[in-house]
Parts: sequence; structure tokens; C-alpha cells
Amino acid sequence: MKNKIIAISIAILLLLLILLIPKKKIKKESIIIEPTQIITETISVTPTIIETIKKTGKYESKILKTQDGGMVFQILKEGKEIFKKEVKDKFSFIANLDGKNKNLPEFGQDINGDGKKDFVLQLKSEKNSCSNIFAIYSMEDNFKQLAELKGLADDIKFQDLDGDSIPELIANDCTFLNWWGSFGENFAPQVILKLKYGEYKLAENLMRKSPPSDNEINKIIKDNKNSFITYIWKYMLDLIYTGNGELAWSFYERVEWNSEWEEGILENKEGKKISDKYEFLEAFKEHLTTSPYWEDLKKLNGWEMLEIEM
Ligand SMILES: [Ca+2]
Ligand SMILES: [Ca+2]
Repeated sequence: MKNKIIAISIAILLLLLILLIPKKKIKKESIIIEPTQIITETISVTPTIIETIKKTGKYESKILKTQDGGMVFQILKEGKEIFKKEVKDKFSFIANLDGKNKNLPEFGQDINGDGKKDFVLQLKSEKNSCSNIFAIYSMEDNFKQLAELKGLADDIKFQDLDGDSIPELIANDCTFLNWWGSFGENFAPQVILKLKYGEYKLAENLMRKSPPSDNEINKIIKDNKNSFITYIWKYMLDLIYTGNGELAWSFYERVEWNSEWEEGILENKEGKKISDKYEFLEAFKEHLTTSPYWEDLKKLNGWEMLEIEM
């Protein structure tokens, strides 16, 4: 009898031990998991403020502002995030979600002509418009980036100019903005761009203009006799960006060099190296080659074979 009681007691003790040990383990695990879950939720929800929102069918697009001054652009499908981009510091997002932005195509418009919806996401720089970045994405094909644009001055415009239902991009090349001596004037020649195989290239047919006559050129020189030197490179850029580059050089040859210009140039820090008519032209040509559209400009002006002479 005594042995039976001992045996039963041991059995009960063992049973209790088996039942108690795993319970303790489960309790420990749940203590570890719960706080992490709570923390994750607080991070993603609390610091963000919804700034813009657009709902189209299953899709929802938002621009969120984070408390640390950053921004988040997000697209959700049936509540699940399918696209997200973040910026911090001196950048913010612009997307034409409501169709009211004059510069960007409306969200969802086909930009490359493949019949699929696209959108442009502008990374607006606090510094200046030339530091803006425009990223173009296809909404289908897993949000593939179609193109990226940099170095364009303010007021870009997407507009179909040749009637093929694909918008061209009308913008201004920043290359000569703030070039060594702007004297308060800034020149960013217009470019008309077409999207070709993931790259925006100069639309030669749309940019080309008929050449000015000799009389017109002479009049420009006469009218600007006492102007600042800036008129010279503004006019040269006008000619080069319309396919009349050869005339830019002959115009320059005819210009009478003004000794006062040299004083102006020498006052400017970056212009110190440039001191006469010949050196100015050399500096101008050298800077022109830094344009992101230099290769296209060579084609536009028939200069492909003349690189050595440039
Ligand atoms: Ca498309
Ligand atoms: Ca077009």
C-alpha cells in the first residue's frame, strides 16, 4: 500500500512537471514577441502625416511627411504597399496625383507610348531647380523605371508636339546657368526631348529652326554694341540649340571685342582665366561639351566628325 502511494505520488509529480515546463516556455516567448510588435507599429504609424492621397480602383497613392523632415511616396494595392520611395534632407516629392500640376503629366498617363500607365515622380531640390530629379516609372511591369532626368531648369512641360500621342518634354538645359559671369542674367537654352530606349534625347526635327539671315545677325551685333558680354553666348546658344551652330562661330568672329568686357570678366572669380576674345571662345566651347545633350547637339549641328576642331 505504502509503495502504491509513493508510486502514485511520483507519477503525479512527473505529470505535473510535464504539464508545467512547456507552459512556462510559451509564456517566456510571448513576452519577447509582444513588445517588438508594438514598437514596429508605433514607428510606421505615428510619425507620418498624410499630405496627398489619390484613390483609383484598388490603388491608393500617397505622399507622407515624416516627423524628421523626410517624405515618403507610397502606392498601395488593396491596402498592401507595392511601391515606396523615401527622401530626406533637401529634397521633397511632387507627383501630379490630382491632375492640377501644370508641369507634370497626370498620374497614370502613358508617357512612353506603350499603352501602359506611367507616372513622373519629381524630387524637388531646395537648392535650385537644376538639382531637381525627375524619375519616370511604368505602373505596370513591376514599377520599372523608364527614365531619369537631371539638370533641367524650372518649368518643364510634357506636351505632344508632333501628334503621335506621346508627350515630348519641353525643358531648359541648365549647363550655362551661372557660368562664370552671369551678370544677373541666366541662360538655359530650350531643349525638346523625346524618350528613346530609356533615355531622353533631343528631338532634332522639333528643335531645328531655319537659320537667321546675314542682316539679322548684323542687326543683333549692332543693337548690342554696348551690351554686356552675356548677349554673345545667349545668342550663340540660341543658334547652336536650333541646329545653326556654324553660324554661331561666324557671328562670334564678327563681334567686335569690347575691352570693358575683359574688366567684367576679370572681376569674376571663375572668369579669371578668360581674358581675350580667343580664350573666351575656347572656354565657351569647352563648357558646351559638359551639356548632358552634347552628343545630340553634335548631331543637330553636323559636328560629329569635327570633334578635334572643337
Ligand atoms: Ca507607358
Ligand atoms: Ca509626341
